[in-house]
Amino acid sequence: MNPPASLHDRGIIARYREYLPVSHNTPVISLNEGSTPLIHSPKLSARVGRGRQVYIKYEGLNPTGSFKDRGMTMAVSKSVEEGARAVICASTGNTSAAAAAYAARAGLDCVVLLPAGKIALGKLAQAFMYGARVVAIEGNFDDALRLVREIGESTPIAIVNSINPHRLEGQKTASFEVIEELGDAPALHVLPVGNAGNISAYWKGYCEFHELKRSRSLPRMLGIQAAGAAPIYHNRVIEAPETVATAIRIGNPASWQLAADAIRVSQGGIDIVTDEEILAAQAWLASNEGIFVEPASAASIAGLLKTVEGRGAFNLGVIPDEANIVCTVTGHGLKDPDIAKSQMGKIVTTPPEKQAILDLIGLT
Ligand code: AN7
Repeated sequence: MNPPASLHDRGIIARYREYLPVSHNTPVISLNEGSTPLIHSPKLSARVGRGRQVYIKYEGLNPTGSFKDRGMTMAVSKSVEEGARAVICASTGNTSAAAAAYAARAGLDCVVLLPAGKIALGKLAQAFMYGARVVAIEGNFDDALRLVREIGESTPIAIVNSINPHRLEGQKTASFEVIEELGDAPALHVLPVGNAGNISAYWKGYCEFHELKRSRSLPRMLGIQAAGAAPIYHNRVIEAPETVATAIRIGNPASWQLAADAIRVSQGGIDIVTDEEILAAQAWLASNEGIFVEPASAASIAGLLKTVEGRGAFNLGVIPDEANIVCTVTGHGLKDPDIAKSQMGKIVTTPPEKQAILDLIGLT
């Protein structure tokens, strides 16, 4: 017996089929990704001021814990349609987790090339558990992506990195959701930038819905890079990128030009945040709004706070009073338990006695 359609068809292809390059011949490989919460942040709104309202698009609530699932449902579905037997990607972690999960569901083999020693533990665990073949490269993400391109040229393995255009098609649906939730595009959209696919995809989504008159306005796109991995900000390839936010430890982004165009045409900006600012924003968001994100995702919050403090490359004065601002937080905090652990205070143990506990928490 087939499950009822209403329970089954919940992924982004089902929700936005008419705006995606799929046909009735496309097998839909989905884990009910997308439709993530857009959470109002009273505390960030207060910090931004002038009645402007900040919303957080919490992409960590996708099935594998990051926004990559939106692109991967498309890339894997199209790969199956085109007859692929195996998929391959280079990844700083989240793409590999998503590729491995969707490939498992589709019955495809999955190969992931990862920079050795620079993948957050949760993402590595996912790739193994979903059954991918994990290859650690003695090099960084940029080296891994170059090798994937070479392997893709000489073998029938389908590439599911964002150089596969179906990835960005899937990822653009996040903009559709924001517009549907707010009734229009926000005035400003802030998001972290690594390989630069996501900012390009959001911009594509905003432009398409604007064209279709589903929104009245277009947002300014503000991309945030880690200070040690900021090729777009510095306008040059970074040979040895370094940042605590391993997800965006990328020195030569594949979608560089698309992202630069989005930033320029939208009259947005590109800025950098330090590792200290990233970790501070991560802790602030978790302890003030109850939203735990991985370090790369906290870059968007750190970037907004830097902008609010007037230290940023983007002038917040151009955002009108009472306008909406959206920050995308791209991945779940549990992806990177080692970072959380390094931030943790000492765990104090106590005898299992009421008075000992009251003493400890200062309630005697
Ligand atoms: C949590 O998984 O590139 O600018 O290989 O995992 O579209 O690359 C991840 C990127 C932001 C940057 N936040 O997005 C990969 C990978 C998180 C991420 C980004 C990534 P893009």
